[in-house]
Amino acid sequence: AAPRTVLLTGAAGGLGSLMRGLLPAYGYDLRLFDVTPIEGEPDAITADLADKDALREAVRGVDAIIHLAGISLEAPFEKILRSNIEGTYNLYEAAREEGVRRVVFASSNHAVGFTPRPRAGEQPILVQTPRRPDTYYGLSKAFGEDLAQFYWDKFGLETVSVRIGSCFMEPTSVRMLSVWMSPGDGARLFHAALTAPDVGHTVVYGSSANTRLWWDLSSARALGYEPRDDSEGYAEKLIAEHGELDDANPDHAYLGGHFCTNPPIWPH
Ligand code: NAI
Ligand code: 15L
Repeated sequence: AAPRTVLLTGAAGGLGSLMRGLLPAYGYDLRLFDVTPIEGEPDAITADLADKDALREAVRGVDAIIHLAGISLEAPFEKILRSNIEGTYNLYEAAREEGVRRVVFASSNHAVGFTPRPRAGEQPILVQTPRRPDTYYGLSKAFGEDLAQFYWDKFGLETVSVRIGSCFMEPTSVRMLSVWMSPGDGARLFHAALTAPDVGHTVVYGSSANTRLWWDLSSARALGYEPRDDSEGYAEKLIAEHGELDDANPDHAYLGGHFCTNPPIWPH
């Protein structure tokens, strides 16, 4: 049966807030979880991913989980370790113990951020490309994808790992023209990831059908995802403002953009 009750972790964040607005129209009854309280949502669970009892209670009885909670940018390793690595492990353990069948995991393009961006005429990046994290943050997403594969192989818990590009209301850089996922397409992709049959562990890229797309969307489309948006309408304005991507600029050389170069070494 199609999932109905879905736990949304990271519900207070940027993407979580967008999805809180869009996913109920698909018929989901969302249970919200975040360490940050959410105004106007008295039923939201306010807890940390380190709190195993709270997690166990949060996942009890849900049909599926959309796991967005975690640090969403580069940070010192110890913080990434706690929220993204241990936190994601804690979530999967709770899901396994409570018999939840499927997780949609917010992975990131930064799990493969040091992959050179395709130049004109080159093939798009496939989901099978070797992982090349560009940050401790990206490393934690690579861990999450491995964790998801392990929980499928070992315990039969399914995951769709979505290597999200940039999901914001509008693209705000020339790089984002290639990796942007409109919020509407984000909701369409999460819905497809929740409802496609027999996903095992499937890795997909998460973006709109951008004219300047850098990666291959076929594994996302195979779930039934049909993107409707394209960033191209923003291209003229963004290029006039920032110029075209420069092949000699290391910030522009890789899929992960400035995550690859900044900070060069995080000060501990
Ligand atoms: P965000 O930083 O706005 O939201 C993350 C939320 O997670 C916050 O509300 C925060 O309070 C919560 N959180 C952090 N640590 C937690 C912990 N230990 N326990 C409980 N809650 C915790 O990030 P955003 O943009 O909404 O991203 C959501 C997810 O999607 C993240 O996992 C991020 O890595 C991933 N992602 C997002 C992209 C985007 O374009 N927005 C691109 C690629 C990946
Ligand atoms: C991410 O993984 C971040 O969570 C998001 O804030 C954006 O920076 C995005 O990648 C991106 O690559 O633009």
